[in-house]
Amino acid sequence: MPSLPLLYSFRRCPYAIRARMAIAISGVALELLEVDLKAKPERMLQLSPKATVPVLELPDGRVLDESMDIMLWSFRQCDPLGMLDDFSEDSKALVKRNDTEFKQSLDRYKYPERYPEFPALHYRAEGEIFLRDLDDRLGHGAYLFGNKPGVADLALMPFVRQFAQVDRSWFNVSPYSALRAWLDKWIASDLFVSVMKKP
Ligand SMILES: N[C@@H](CCC(=O)N[C@@H](CS)C(=O)NCC(=O)O)C(=O)O
Repeated sequence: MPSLPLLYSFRRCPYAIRARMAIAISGVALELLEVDLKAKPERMLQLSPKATVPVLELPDGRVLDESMDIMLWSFRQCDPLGMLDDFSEDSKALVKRNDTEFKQSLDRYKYPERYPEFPALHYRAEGEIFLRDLDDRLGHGAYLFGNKPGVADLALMPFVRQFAQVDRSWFNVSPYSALRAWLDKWIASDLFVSVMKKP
């Protein structure tokens, strides 16, 4: 068992990015292991046979293999920005929608050749339903739930970024100006830049 918590991660994975952002905010010391998704470490597969990243192995033997659990664990260790103060049912529901409905549209929009039933623009339009809701929220405050960053902002940002990156020139002229400002602020943040450093 490791003497420090050990995070099995993959730099570009949006689930791993949200976990690394939470860990960075909490300031918890841990070791990071960059995983080759085509050759996952045997130890990681033993700890978590579902074989997805991120996986957190704790010194007491516990294993967390869901990104949201890793985020919540981090903030329970130390929560200097009060991220857990207002992690409401609404916030949880938005993360759930991101991880199900929006993630599905994102995958299909990104890899339309794998889903030939419809053209890419069909999947983009599906994803835009979620983007529009986020943009509406951000019309009322700088963050998804008011004027303070919360768990939902961190949890959703890597996925919205991936969606925007599929065709950035479209996103740049899309009607979602509040969402664009929110995303660009996160992308430029020291927090995001620090967790995206090449290992
Ligand atoms: N529900 C999981 C999903 C994690 C996930 O699907 N991660 C992807 C990478 S972004 C993965 O490891 N996929 C398996 C693979 O690519 O082999 C979580 O929130 O941690």
